[in-house]
Amino acid sequence: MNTPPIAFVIAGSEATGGAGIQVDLKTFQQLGVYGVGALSCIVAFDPNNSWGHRFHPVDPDIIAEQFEAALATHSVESMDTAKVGMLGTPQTIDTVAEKLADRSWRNLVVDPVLICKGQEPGAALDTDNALREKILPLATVVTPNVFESQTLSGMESIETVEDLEEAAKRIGEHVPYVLAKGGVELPGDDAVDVLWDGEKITRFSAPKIGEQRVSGAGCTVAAALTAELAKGTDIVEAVQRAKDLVTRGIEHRVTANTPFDTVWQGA
Ligand code: PXL
Repeated sequence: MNTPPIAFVIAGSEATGGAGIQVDLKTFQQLGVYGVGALSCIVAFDPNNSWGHRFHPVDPDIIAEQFEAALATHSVESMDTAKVGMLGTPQTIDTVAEKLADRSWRNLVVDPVLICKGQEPGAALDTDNALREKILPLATVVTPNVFESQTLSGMESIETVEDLEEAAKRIGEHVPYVLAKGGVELPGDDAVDVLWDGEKITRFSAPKIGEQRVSGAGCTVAAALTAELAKGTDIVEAVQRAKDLVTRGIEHRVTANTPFDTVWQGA
């Protein structure tokens, strides 16, 4: 018998390698976790149009088939941890919510990727609402960035770490653990992320590495957290390891022709 820790991810493909399921599976591997994955959508940036998102949903029947294959292959005992990345449309969210309910997940990490730049604002609003109503109630951990924290908490603005903590608490009325990520978005010398566990806040801080956002940092943090939880690491230690890993990955980031550098999952 050879059963390493296993984690399942449902996420989009981002062909350049800087985000989405490409990042999730690389991060799982980096942490010694066997990755199992289903595609929710395909994003192909357009190099001839400012790298704009070209977004293609995967047919709901094909999403359902992928769940069927993955869940039949790995038992509940060996695969009880999953990550949800970008879903993209209300129909996809309906299917994923339904299929996730086929298994009882010990850890379900939801990275609430809200808007894809290629989408119409109206469509994105539908998607936000569907994610909030159908996916968040299933989550054990949610990992919003500043923008997502503001949207999910309904706060007017988030300008300080204290605001971010307030947002985490508000989102935490619906989810057991909230990891709200300040990253380089908030002022100060440090990138501060906060974990709300329903009772208290724990702060995770590391010196900022430049002021530029790096593509794939959010996916990497959520995937690393998922991998650590799959291994049985407790949540505070899992967040710390995820933060350390993304910090190293940003220090050793990969430069490319795209506007943003990306995280290196080999650092
Ligand atoms: O980083 C957010 C993200 C997640 N998943 C996919 C993406 C993106 C951003 O481009 O394309 C598939």
